[in-house]
Amino acid sequence: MDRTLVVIKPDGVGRRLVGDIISRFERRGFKIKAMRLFEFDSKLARDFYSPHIGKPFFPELENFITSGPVVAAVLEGNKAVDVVRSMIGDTKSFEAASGTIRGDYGLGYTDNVIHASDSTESYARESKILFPNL
Ligand code: FUP
Repeated sequence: MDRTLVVIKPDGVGRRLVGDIISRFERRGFKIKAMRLFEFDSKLARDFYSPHIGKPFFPELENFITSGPVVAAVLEGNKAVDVVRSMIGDTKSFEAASGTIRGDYGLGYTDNVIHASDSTESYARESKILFPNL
């Protein structure tokens, strides 16, 4: 069965959206294989977002992802990567379609509520960092 990883970002946790967001994935049919609440420090942020190090927006991204607790989960279900990406919507929340998570809960770009792996390769890399024992 296919798996993917999601991270409900500090804005999502801070706005008490964890239950609503996880509910959406459960209702769609995904099974939660692992879940944890934690805070990114700078070292973990640099590891997790390593493909973005050096880009102009990286300092803002690092600052944001380390700003408060996050909830990460591994979800299992058919075509998990693609289905979950379609459920979260476009990166810029203000362009994300209504009915998607970003489109229903926000207007930000850096603060866009949730992360989800964008490929099976990204899932493998990211889940090894956040769930090394899975
Ligand atoms: P996504 O895969 O949709 O999370 O988006 P990207 O991998 O392109 O970007 C990672 C995160 O960096 C996004 F959640 C938003 C943030 N970002 C910015 O804040 N500014 C930018 O110019 C690009 C991305």
